[in-house]
Amino acid sequence: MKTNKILDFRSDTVTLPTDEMRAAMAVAPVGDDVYKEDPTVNRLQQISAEITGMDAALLVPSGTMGNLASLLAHCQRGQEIIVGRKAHIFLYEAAGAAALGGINIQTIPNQPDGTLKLEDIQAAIRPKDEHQPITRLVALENTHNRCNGISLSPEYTRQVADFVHARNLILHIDGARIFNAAIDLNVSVAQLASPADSVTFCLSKGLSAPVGSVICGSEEFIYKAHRIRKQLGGGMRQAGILAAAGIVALENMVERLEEDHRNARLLALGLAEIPSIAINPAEQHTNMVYFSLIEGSPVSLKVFREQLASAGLLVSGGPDRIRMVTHAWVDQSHVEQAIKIITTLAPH
Ligand code: TLP
Repeated sequence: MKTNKILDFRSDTVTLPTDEMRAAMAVAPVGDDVYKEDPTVNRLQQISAEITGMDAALLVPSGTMGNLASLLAHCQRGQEIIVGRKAHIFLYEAAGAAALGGINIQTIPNQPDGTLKLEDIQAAIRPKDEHQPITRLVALENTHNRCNGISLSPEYTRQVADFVHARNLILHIDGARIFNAAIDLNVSVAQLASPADSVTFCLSKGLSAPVGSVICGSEEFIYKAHRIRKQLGGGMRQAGILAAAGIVALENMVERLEEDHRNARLLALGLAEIPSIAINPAEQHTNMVYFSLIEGSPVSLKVFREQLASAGLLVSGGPDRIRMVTHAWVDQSHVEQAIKIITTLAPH
């Protein structure tokens, strides 16, 4: 089904459901999931809990809702979470935790490898003082999107979990792409997720399901999150139609992420050959490739992006960087075509 004429490297969110997903969706047994009676949703949740090494799981419509419901389940109004300055929760979730939960967000630097330094976490924890917010939770992101898609190791995650728990705080992981991390590091998702109190992962990014994310944690946490999902309007009734695709995603689409990582590597190496492109291939990780134009370039990144789009190559990014993400709907030949287009259009 790889028939796209446009080369779409904007994100792995653009992946379309596979034929096998569509077939599974068509025959999925369903029920009312708000009553917890959808057998396919229940199965997806059970598989998800097992994979992450957690007790329970809950299907939610999106990664954003997964993080938000998790934060709302863990935190009270007036409490504070500590996240990296480049965290998706801080940058791209429309301040949902603040707007809907009265939760203060304190940021600390992300190291280039996506980690948060323990001493920075320590310094950010509030003293017991009625003038200040109450520190409640620390969130990590794995893989780390804005840190070039880098994976956080199980050892680091365990270290942060121990550190956080010793201070009576909670650890949440935004694991939108935790399957990419597991494949990258050749470890299980449970090794990456289970040290935390909760994790969100996405079915509709590299894993190609049409819709859906899952949050996992203790029975008590999921009980609270279920109610919050309802409050947020995320109770989806016969969601087994979506869960069926999610199950195919978990069963068939994980191992192939390796191919996306290989293609991203090829792409980064190809771009490094182009004199006017600024990229350090050592900074390419998993399925993300970030690059820029060298200093003094006659065109802005915005204009360059538009030129690429006119030539049929879609990329994403902000004013300072272009991002290209490899996924199941781009193969090696698409990567080669993309390199050709960029080589032709890059300023000479
Ligand atoms: N990220 C999207 C954009 O929002 C930037 C993308 O194209 O990468 N956590 C992380 C680390 C994410 O990268 C994303 C999506 C989410 C959460 C939110 O997932 P959705 O889009 O399902 O709400």
